[in-house]
Amino acid sequence: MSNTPEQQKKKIILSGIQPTGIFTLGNYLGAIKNWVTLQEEYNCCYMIADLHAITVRQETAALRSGILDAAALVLACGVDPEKSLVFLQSGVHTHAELSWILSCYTQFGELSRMTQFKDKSARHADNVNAGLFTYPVLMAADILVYQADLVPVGADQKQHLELARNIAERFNAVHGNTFTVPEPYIPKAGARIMSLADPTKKMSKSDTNVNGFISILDDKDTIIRKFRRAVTDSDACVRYGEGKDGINNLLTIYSTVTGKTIAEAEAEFDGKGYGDFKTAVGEAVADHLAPVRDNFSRIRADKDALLAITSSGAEKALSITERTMRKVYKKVGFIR
Ligand code: ATP
Ligand code: LTN
Repeated sequence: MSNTPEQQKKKIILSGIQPTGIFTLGNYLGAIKNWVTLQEEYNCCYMIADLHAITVRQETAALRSGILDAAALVLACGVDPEKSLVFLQSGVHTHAELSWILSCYTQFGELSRMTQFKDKSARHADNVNAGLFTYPVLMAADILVYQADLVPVGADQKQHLELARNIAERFNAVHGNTFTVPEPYIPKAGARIMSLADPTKKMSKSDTNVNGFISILDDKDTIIRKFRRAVTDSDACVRYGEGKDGINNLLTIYSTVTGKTIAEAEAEFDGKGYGDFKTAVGEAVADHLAPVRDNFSRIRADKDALLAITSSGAEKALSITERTMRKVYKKVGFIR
């Protein structure tokens, strides 16, 4: 990202993804696909949220390689380091620094209402740590430290975004205009891809049931097999509707990867059985993801090149965020 006057005028985008496993089709359709599209029009900052990942216990060696996998996957999906900044969150110390300050502008009650906290503390009852609780404050800091205008995320992050806006508005009300109040950017279709094994739950990369998610590196046979096993209903009619969570999910996926509308997809499979439909969805997804798999093996194999991209990204990111930190320190009353 250079600093021509034209680029200075462009709006700023910040988003992140946790290095907690190979990205799923949900991560791709809900978030990363938009990261790629938006980089043409905005100044984009994309980070691997490694600080967030340790709110759940991670094995050290697995996290280290997971971080490199995540950075390589972001690039393999089409994020171009010539256009966007790509970096590791822990490599830009201002995120954690601002997070502390913002935590003093966030209420206990607000954090207690976060549904992700409630879900994750139920799932990891033996490790309900303070980081899991203050997770959304760090996320607010990630966003506000860049003065981001837009944040492309899936629907599950909407509540965290709302909180980031509230924190920004509160700080601005106390200290005068300091932070840009960010807007969420949530896709109309694909914002909440559901698990193939239980279509009432969102597809998640840390699901212990591998049949519930499509990994974006799964090969064609695996993808088709997982779709063929997808839980549906006994109605045997490829139509979007109430009580048909499984089919609704497959129709959404099919329409997002092929660019067809739901109505066009319904017409295409009119009179056909679920078996034919599931195979067609599997094939469409596998074809869509094939280039990502090829790119990933190439990019992940060159660790030095990958780290050169993330360190150069972090260096530029740090200089952007230090501007905000100077302003914040002054407003709060700290002496530098
Ligand atoms: P974990 O299982 O470790 O909590 P995750 O799969 O939920 O991870 P995140 O790293 O928390 O993934 O999310 C990265 C991005 O992907 C976020 O913008 C999030 O909203 C989006 N996302 C996650 N799951 C889905 C989904 N099922 N459908 C659409 N978007 C999703
Ligand atoms: N909490 C996000 C990941 C994340 C993020 C961010 C997304 C961390 N910091 C800042 C957008 C902006 C998630 O997807 N679970």
